[in-house]
Amino acid sequence: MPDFELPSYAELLVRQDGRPPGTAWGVFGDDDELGTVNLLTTARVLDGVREVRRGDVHSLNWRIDQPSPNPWRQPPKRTHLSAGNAVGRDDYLAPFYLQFSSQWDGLRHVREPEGFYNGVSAEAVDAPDATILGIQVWAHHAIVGRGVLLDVAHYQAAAGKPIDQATRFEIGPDLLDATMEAQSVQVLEGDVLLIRTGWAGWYEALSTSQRQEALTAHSPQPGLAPTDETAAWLWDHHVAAVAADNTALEAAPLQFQGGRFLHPRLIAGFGLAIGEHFWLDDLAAACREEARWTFFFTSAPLNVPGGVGSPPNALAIR
Ligand code: UVW
Repeated sequence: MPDFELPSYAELLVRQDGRPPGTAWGVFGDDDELGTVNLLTTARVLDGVREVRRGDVHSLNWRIDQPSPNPWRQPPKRTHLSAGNAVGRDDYLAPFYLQFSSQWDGLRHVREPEGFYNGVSAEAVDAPDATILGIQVWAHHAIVGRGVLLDVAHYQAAAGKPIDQATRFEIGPDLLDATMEAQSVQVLEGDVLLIRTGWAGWYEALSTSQRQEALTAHSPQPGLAPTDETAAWLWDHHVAAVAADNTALEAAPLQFQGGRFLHPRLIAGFGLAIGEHFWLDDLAAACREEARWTFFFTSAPLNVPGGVGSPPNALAIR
């Protein structure tokens, strides 16, 4: 089982080895392509298995064509291939954006000014037939371990301050800590952290016409606060992956300017697997009922060589 020396975020900020401050480049090896998924060792898989008590299985995958309409990508349309009296039937999805519905953003998704994760250049990522940092690396390893759900939406509602899903509501370290405390759960090194904002469930309840306005390039959503403090919290808890039920994990609209954009810091800087549009409401209801917020988490990303992202095919088993 590999063991890694995991520096603190404060240490990453003052690194003296020529690598960009605030990045985890080199922490998992100079040629590493797994990023924080390295933390999902065989021991962590067994930690996850030990969370199974009842045999309840919860799919974390939203409908493949939701949320739609979507300003960022076209929804997939399923074509049914009928064959008259023949025995078999086929079908296909097109277009099939790998980051449409529930998804992992892989390590080819975004870069820092200095490069993609571990200093890989844009030229190397964009080269024809290149697969470096592709989702196939996570597909081979799989994303399996102990999962923890922080139900921030429920925490806020129980405190009499329900999140208005039609607003930009930033979830920072204080709120993550408060939710952990209220749920009496700890986020441990190597955990797969799921954060419920309540957005996907709110969206599901909207009418078709309301959905047109609920998800535009400028519509607000709750999500992680795009700050250094949030990046530090995620790194210092050494989560293997983090996913939420909103569009971008971080609060929307995204703030591309002024260093307030979390994606590059997490994906390119840390090599962190981030998930979006996960379906968390059913799992959250089960966790609440039992007041137990941990589970066995499994995800088998698609084996797409060079893939930028993938549906997660994620399950929580309790
Ligand atoms: C959005 O679609 C806004 O986020 P991502 O590109 O990370 O999926």
